[in-house]
Formats: sequence, structure tokens, C-alpha cells
Amino acid sequence: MKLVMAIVQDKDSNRLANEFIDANIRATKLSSTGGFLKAGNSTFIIGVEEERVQETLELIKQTCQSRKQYLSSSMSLDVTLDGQVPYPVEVEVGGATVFVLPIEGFHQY
Ligand code: 2BA
Repeated sequence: MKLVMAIVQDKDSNRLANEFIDANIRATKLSSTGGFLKAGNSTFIIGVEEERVQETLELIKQTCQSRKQYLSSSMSLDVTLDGQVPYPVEVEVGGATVFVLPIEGFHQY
């Protein structure tokens, strides 16, 4: 068994949760915050048999799309003395950032 952790954009999270239900893949969705943009995103933790890891990754890849976002003045690292952003900073946020981890034990009580 493997643990798949997928950080996705909020806009894709409901669709991805439904895809997991349809495919009978068990997942937990956590509300998370990106360290750089400090904006909300969603983290799925998915315990899945090794032979279904590839299928899980494909579902994530097909469902989540990358989008451009812009840093607001309060988020920007590059501000003028009066706190304004001198120019809009565009950031490409990926469709999904995914970690696949080994699982030492799995118990349900
Ligand atoms: P954030 O940390 O809010 O990052 C959003 C996007 O900002 C990133 O998209 C990337 O394009 C850009 N970015 C992040 N750090 C940067 C930096 N130091 N300098 C310039 N640009 C930077 P993604 O790479 O697609 O990441 C999307 C979200 O996935 C991240 O949101 C974070 O929540 C998570 N993430 C990405 N890489 C991670 C990692 N190695 N470990 C843990 N979480 C990660």
C-alpha cells in the first residue's frame, strides 16, 4: 500500500473528490494553505494499493489544471515603501503537486 498526497487548487478539488468516489478510491480532503501565495488550496491523502497508484496519478493529472495567479500587494515580496506592488507578478500554479510515500502500517478500528 502507498500513501499518495496531492496538493491541488481549490477550483479542482470537488471534481477530483467526485472522480475518486466514482473510481472507488478512498481519499480524505484537507483544507490547506500554500506557503508562497498564502492562499487556500486542498490536500488529498489517499491510501491506495500499489497496483492502483498509477490509476490514481492519472485521475489527478486529468482532473487538475494549472492556472496563472497574480500576487496581491499583501502577498508580494517585492513592494515599494508605501506597500504597493510596483507591477503585477504572475505565478503559474501547477495542476497538482503529488508525493507518493510508503506505508508502514494501515489499521482501521
Ligand atoms: P504555494 O506555496 O502558494 O505556491 C504557489 C506557486 O507559487 C507555485 O506553484 C510556484 O509556481 C510559485 N512558487 C512557490 N514558491 C516559490 C518561490 N520560492 N519562488 C517563486 N515562485 C514560487 P506550484 O509549484 O504548482 O505549487 C502549488 C502548491 O503546491 C504550493 O502553493 C504549495 O502549497 C504546494 N507545494 C509545491 N511544492 C511543494 C513542496 N516541495 N512541498 C510541499 N508543498 C509544495
